[in-house]
Amino acid sequence: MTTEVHIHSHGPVGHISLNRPKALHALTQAMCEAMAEALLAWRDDDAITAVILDHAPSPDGDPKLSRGFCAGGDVAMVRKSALEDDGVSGRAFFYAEYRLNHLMFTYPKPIVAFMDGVTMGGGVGISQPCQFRVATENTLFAMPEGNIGLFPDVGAGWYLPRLRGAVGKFLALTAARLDGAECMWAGLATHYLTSDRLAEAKARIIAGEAPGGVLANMASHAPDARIAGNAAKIDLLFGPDTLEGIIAALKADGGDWAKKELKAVQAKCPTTGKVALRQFAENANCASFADNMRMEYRIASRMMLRHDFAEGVRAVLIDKDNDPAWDPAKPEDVIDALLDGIFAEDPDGGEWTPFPELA
Ligand code: QUE
Repeated sequence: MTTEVHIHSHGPVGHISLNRPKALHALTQAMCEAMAEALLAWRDDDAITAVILDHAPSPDGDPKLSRGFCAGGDVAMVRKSALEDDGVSGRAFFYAEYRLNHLMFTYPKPIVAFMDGVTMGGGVGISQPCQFRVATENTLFAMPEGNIGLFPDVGAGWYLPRLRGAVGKFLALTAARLDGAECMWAGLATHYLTSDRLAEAKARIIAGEAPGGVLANMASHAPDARIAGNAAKIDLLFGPDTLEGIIAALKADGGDWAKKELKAVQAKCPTTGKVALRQFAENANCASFADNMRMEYRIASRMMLRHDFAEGVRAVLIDKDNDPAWDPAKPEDVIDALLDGIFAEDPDGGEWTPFPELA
């Protein structure tokens, strides 16, 4: 049993608290497996009517260690796996994480995710499938995989193309950070509560009140969303279907906002950007979330072995120089044949499948 996640039930409510404060509660394989085991048991337990998902408060009260809801996945381990065991343990991590994402997406009982802090990558994967997604003044949401040469996974290939306008492409290609109000605007959160009200909200849910009623009753009106003022530009400039087209549109605009976003897009891994755009197009052919996760697992099993991922994790998390050398370095050099290989069927270790009881 891992101590990286706390699992309890209180009367009618299951409670999962992420507890890896030094890594901003980034998910390990053990955490994913423990969460899935609990959720599978509660799924068939008539005494459990709802689940709460949050992060544990830091033991010493250090606010710096309380910043996270969940910063992502254990990418340092995956990088090590790519360099040392041909990616066997890295693939096992993604397999387990995506099974958890799918279990949550198909969960028959309400899950309430408290996104009270950094909610990135893997944290997006365990919050977006929840029926109730609570944002606060501490919420910091992003899909930043372009910084590390990975790709928007954990179901992002399903969620992002369903956001209004070109917002999903904008998030994937710029790694833009949204605050809680912006998550409400985008539909990434369902309720906005100030963090001082979370303890009472959880207590009322644990006491047996219906989560939807508690959250509606305790929610505040979210502040104005800054992103709303840029929505027209996002839809116009991130409207093109290709990375080259989006970059050309940003260049042609020439305004301050476009210049800033152009810089963000150009700093990201170009293969990540092109993979994301192909994912969003391919998602239209996915009849189910499971189909999407099968596709993401194929992509993950290839992307984790590429130079860009080892290099991106090095630049962001190991050496922290934030100066990765991408290869290919230019969007036009990310050719279709490269993408075809990344999306091809039958990866090493076989195809992803959901939990057998959910298939
Ligand atoms: C982009 C990412 C991730 C990131 C930073 C990026 C990511 C991720 C982490 C992360 C952060 C702290 C940890 C940890 C992982 O950072 O996916 O284990 O302690 O997991 O710019 O995609």
